[in-house]
Amino acid sequence: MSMAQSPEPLDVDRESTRTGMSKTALKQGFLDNLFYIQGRFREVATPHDLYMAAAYTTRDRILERWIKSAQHYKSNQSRTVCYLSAEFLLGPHLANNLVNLGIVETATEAAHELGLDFDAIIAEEEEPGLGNGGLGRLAACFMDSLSTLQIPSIGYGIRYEFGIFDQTIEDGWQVEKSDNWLRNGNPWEIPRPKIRFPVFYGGYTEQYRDHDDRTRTRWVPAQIIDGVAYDTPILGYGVGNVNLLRLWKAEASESFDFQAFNVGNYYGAVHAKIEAETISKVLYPNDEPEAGKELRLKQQFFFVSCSIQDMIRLQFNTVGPLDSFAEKFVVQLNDTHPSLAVAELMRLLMDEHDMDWDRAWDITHRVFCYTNHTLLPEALETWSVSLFERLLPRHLEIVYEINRHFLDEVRIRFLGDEERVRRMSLIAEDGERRVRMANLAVVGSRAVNGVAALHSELVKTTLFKDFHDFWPDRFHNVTNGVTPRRFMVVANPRLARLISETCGSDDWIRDLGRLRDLEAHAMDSGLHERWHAVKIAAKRDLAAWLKHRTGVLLDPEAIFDVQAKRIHEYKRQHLNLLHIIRCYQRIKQSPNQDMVPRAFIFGGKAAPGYFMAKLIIKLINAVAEVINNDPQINGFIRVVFMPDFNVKNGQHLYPAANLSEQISLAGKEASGTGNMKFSMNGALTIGTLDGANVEIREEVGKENFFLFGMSADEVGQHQREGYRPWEYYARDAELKSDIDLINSGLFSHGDTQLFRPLTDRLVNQDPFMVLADYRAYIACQDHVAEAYRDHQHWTRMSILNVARMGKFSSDRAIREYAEHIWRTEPHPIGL
Ligand code: TH1
Repeated sequence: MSMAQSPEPLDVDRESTRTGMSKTALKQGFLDNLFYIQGRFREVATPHDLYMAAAYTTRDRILERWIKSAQHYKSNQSRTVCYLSAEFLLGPHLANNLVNLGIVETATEAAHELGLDFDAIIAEEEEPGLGNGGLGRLAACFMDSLSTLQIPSIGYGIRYEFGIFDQTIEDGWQVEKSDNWLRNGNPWEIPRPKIRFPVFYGGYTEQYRDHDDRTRTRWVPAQIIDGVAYDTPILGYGVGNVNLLRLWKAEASESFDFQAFNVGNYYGAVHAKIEAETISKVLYPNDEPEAGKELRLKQQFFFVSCSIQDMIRLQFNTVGPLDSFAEKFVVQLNDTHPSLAVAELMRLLMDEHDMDWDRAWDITHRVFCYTNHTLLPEALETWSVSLFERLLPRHLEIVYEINRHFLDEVRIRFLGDEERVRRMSLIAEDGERRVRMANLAVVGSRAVNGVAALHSELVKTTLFKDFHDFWPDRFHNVTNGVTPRRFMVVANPRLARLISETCGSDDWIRDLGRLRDLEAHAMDSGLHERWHAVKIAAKRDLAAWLKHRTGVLLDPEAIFDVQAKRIHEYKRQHLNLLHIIRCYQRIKQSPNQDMVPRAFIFGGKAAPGYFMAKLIIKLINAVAEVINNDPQINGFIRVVFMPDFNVKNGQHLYPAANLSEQISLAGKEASGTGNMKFSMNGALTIGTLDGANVEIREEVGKENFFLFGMSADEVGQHQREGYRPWEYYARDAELKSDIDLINSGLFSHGDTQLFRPLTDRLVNQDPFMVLADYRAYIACQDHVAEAYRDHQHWTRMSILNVARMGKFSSDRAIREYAEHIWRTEPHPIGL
């Protein structure tokens, strides 16, 4: 972190073009950046040049605040939150930074005066897709809220050269294209080539005697790779605070390279460079199931080791001795992906900084806190002991030692209960021995939390029951939240304006509870009209966007029924499809019935190796093709798949939705955050009692939420009694005919086998109980259609949904972390 004084302004012009917020300053700054950084004139500039100049002009204004923040944090030795996450799904920066700087209008006017189309400039930005879905996006929302709440913090992660793949749809199938997001440069990051740490892999450990004749351990690695810091400033909304997102890029270690060169192995040295760089090359595109690949473990250790070394460096630069490390830093582990940090901090404190075990452990276990994001067994990370040992021999010794101390404690508390000891061990011994990363994270942390009330209960009573018995006070809930800056102000400026006008202030943007002020106007017919107009305008925009991208034309008067999220069987996109097929069959059977028109909109990526998810995408597109081209349907229902659902495209979707599909099997979706984004934009939810849906329903009122399906308890009971999906298929004639229609080949040009893997799985296994919830879902969808007929009433429900979403701001979530878990204070930086 540069601690240099911000340079004295040489003269008024320079000051104003770099940092001034007036229209003139922005225009001059923009033209200067275009000329001096891009080497372009206005006349020859490409749209991308214009975007870059706008980005630099915006960044200039952030950097001054950044230096101020860094200086303040340093001189106050501020307690700092380090958010360790393998994913940060940031979305485009430009529009968001303009909102947080408070200069959207000025910048828009400045652009118009220069004869530029500002929306087109903003649309030029390629988003950094450094995450898969909810977990990565949560990290990005938390960064926004940490800065807005003025809490000193650093986000640590990986600067993947390729983020989440770009999705195209070809012949109805998902096709993955590599995401070369850095191709045209990244104006938001600042490389820090001098902030560089060596990361060791492989080799062996040996014991030696130090100067005081103490036995110490030394790790002699087989490979050393450097991590280089790339910093992105994260500005808070309406504040001077700028926090840091520090992402690590892997490079060949200079010292290693030199060795190879010395022995004349020039070719080998170049090869080592290429191999080193593969570590930060690409994000693993699996949302929940684990890949279990060696490179993934190398990635995890890579960013963890760099981050902990960086924190130790900062400790020496600010406070001094390491004894107060746990007072200076708190580290939040975003799922188990960074949980090697526990062993790495122990290693650094003992092997590099001379501490004995007890002192090192006392610090370590007070530094870490761990968030669990899933109960799905396939997402719980374990690494085979043999792979772990080969890559991280020293860390395996440390894990064993942590385990030995820990299990001694368990044995003392639960004398003779060796079955419990076996379950709680950091090492799974059934079959191939494996390191349990979740157990390591729990043992190494002073706080563990789930991400919604229901999920946190299930964490305590199922996944970590033994640990909860052992350390009941260690377990917490912090219900997720999302940032209203990006998901309301940036995504839906029309709605944001209407809310501010209705409430008489824009205070709700920093204090989302203030949305309650809308309730007083929920019956006001003037507001109803404007509310409806805002929604229709967003639907028109989305319809135009989708027409352009997919050729499918939607009717803005239809219910926009949207399911946008990763494609996964537990999220049950196929349950939604069965309802669509039901609607189709009903129209075919009685073409003249009075139906509410609907547009069914899907978006989401499937993990490239997840066959069933990819087949679901194919089926969505196959059903769309038949329905959209059937003259008898005549546009009454339409189905469209939005290709490449990501943060940027999502911003078109949330404002336009009338109905939000949150239909996972109860107990499977830890929280969900898309549910919040839709509801904040005035969509009503059709959903199960899963994840944060439970709390959303509590907040908005059960009369403003379409609930269906089994509860998590009922799911458990049903499974214990023995679930037989084929009985539902046999007994429910409509369900049977919907599934049979898929098997008939109607949607696959006569191919009766194409979708068999999916339909067979539903009828014979159905692990996510689609068939058990089918009837309740169809009935609930019928209620939705009836409710939509009463426009007044629907609009009132929509207003109440928005008015009561205050709880789901990520600001509230971060306040809870700060107060109950981190014990951190705000450090305001004035403007
Ligand atoms: C998601 C959860 O599925 C979702 O319910 C939750 O809202 C979100 O995290 C944020 O808390 C998860 N994403 C991942 C990604 C990976 C591994 C586990 C999870 S859980 C790679």
